[in-house]
Amino acid sequence: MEYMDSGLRYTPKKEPEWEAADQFLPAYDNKKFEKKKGPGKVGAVIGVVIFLAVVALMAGLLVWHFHFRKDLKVKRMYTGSLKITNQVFEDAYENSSTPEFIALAKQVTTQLKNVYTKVPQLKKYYVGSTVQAFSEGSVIAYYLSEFEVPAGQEAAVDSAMTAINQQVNKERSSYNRPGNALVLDDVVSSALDARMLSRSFNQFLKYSEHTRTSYIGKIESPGFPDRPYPANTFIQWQLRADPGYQVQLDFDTMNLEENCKNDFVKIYDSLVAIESRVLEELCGYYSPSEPMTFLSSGNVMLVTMATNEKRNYPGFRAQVSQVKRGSKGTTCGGQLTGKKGSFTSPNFPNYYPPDTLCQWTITVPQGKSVKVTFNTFLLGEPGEEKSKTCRKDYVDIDGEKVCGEKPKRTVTQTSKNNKMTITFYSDKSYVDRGFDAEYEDVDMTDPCPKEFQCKNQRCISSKLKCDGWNDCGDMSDELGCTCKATDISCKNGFCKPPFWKCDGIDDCGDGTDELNCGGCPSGHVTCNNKKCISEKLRCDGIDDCGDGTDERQCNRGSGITCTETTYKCKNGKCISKVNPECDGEKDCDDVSDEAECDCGQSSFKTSRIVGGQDAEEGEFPWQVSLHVKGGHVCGASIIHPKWLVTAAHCVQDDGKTRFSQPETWEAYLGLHKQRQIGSMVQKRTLKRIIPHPYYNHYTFDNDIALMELESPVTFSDYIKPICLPSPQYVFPTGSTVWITGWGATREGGFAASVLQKAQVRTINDDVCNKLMSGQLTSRMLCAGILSGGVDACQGDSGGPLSFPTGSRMFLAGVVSWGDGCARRNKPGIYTTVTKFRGWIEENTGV
Ligand code: 4AZ
Repeated sequence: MEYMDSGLRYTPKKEPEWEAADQFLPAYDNKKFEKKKGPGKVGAVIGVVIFLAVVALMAGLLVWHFHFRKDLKVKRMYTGSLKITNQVFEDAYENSSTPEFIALAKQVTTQLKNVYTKVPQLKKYYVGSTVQAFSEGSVIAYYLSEFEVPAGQEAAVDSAMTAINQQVNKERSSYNRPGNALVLDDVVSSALDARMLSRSFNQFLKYSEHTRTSYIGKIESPGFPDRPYPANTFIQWQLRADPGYQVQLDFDTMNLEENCKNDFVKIYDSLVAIESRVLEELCGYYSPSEPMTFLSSGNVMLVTMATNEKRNYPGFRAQVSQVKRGSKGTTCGGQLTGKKGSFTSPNFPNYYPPDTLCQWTITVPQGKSVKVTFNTFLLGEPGEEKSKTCRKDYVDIDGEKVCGEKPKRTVTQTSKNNKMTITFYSDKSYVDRGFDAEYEDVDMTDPCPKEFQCKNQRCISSKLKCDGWNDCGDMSDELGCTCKATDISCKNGFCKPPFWKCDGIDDCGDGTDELNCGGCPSGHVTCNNKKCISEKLRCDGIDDCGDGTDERQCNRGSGITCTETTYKCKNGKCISKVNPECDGEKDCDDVSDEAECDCGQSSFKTSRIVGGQDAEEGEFPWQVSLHVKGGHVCGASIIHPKWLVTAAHCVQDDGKTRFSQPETWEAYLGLHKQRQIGSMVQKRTLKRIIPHPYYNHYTFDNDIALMELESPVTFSDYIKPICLPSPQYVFPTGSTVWITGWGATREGGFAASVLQKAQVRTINDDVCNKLMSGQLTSRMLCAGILSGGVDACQGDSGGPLSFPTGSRMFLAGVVSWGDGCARRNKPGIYTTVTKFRGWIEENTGV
């Protein structure tokens, strides 16, 4: 068939074409032949050469066709399961060496072959099938089918395999089915994860574990806990529970390599690795405090582990037990009544089982409404993060679907009458930790008793109305206010706390709080004629004030007396221009202000949206993830191919962990998603850690440290240094700055997987010191959103506070500490980098 497919060989010619060719026989024209004797000989030689060349080409093509084209076939493995409805499960089916297993497996493979033979795309490439296991229900067979598919035909075979159930259904209803044939149903099949077909595996291990009520099994990676798991090994654990029970798998340790491409554990709701039945893929390190219990939908589960030759870690250990179907924790839904109550997804706060549908009907007393609020809402599915359609796992609240991961208490709904119906649905693949929700009855006319009802239905304490903070999230609590005498009355109707007056930030939104400040807001020059102009317009050669104030004392090039606020060029001369470095203008005579400016720029255009969200890949190429024992611990910033800046508090010894020692750490540069170490990532060990000698672990003063890499990194689109500001660099109060990191996404919460970014603003030192009860030193700066909700948090420490200016970013701060995370009136505190510029240079030469 391949031959025909090529279309090159089979070209039928019609008779008339051959006739027409008869006209071209010049060799019979003797005259011409004689006249051109010389060229005739040459022509003959050329003819022979051409003939030989054509023969050689044909031979080459034939060899290529029959030999190499054959090699362009790819082995394609499909795993699947099917239900045999006319058989009853026997204990002997659990053991693959029993005659019963062998006989039934033979029947299954014969019938599978028969099915594949009826599908043209499958018939020609089919190699064979093996049955891997059987389980109850009536009998479920788990199989592996092999195909040899010509390169390029994989997709066609994949889709034929996906649709195989239709063929099976056709077979089942056909009249000429033999009487003793197996009746097959519910066939699912998908291509095997390509990583499981690696040729580098030199060890294949397979274990089975049947847990009983009186027996709790244990599975662990080979060598655990004494040795790292072996390299290049593929392991499967087939787990079973008794009929009527579900398998419960409970990890107490999970410590694998970060990169799932190298080593991973995959859990399936099946006995073979069917991709449409994956519950979760795990790699990297999970804190023992994270809930890590999985439930199967039936009475089987499969755990697979694959490792490669790269670094091997301690591995995992898990308990295998069974829970009765229908027992507490496995069920959900029901009738809920009363004035208030709560309900959760099954197995909460652990992973809910797949293939679950449940419904709660909440009824509160007549005349009242049901108000439901979800404290936790975690229904994430890989690849569905941006999907709005909720086509996989979801919660339906009175007809409105919600899915994905939502911040605490942000999903809330009030019913129109005294009834509410909530449905929870999980599909057959990928599970998450689910939700816990509470409900209460509220007055239909007053759904927020003794509280303020926001426009978006949220209820907030009445005390929070008109306090200057956007507590509702939609500003509705700050509209139509009568301000207290001490408050700032903004012209647009908002009331703002008094300490925001004249802090250089337009908090009102209409500038009212920055009027009549007896000078210009920070970031502005006060001209002698009282006009305010932007600091950026100073010394730009244009008289923006109109009275020349902004162009005085510029002394570009010639040098002025050096003071604390002047910029010192490399040649020792000082200039008065604010922030002259890397601004694209040559301000120093020796142009040293524009030297070493290959920093602070990302290679990609990015969206700039306020609020915590995933960063784009390569958006903050100076961001580093510092790992200890395979897990992210702190952030850092690249300032040079060999040097990182981080926080001193990250490198203090703590009990058994020697955080102060270079060998404790691994630095990941160019990383975007934890546990996904792509080709852009460069990993480095450390040569030296230099904490600031005056770091004070009580006050967090001087919270800065340097890390020297064992070997330099190569800069790329994903790995670049951030610009270091000079000691005089001015970051005006109120500037918008970026915070980035993989830290906790809420106070006390889990670390982020994808690098997070958020915009905050720098805050006036005096205001901040008051808010932080006088704990600020002159080496700290504050940034945040004082209404709360946006902040750095645990795990972000050591990372950058990036100040954007022009087309590049400067390292304004190092994430240091805070009073909790994202609390209102509690900004994040950062180490002021300008104060340590000299110390950085002394120690690194950068
Ligand atoms: C920390 O523990 C941490 N909200 C970092 C920053 C902040 C709080 C805590 C600021 O690493």
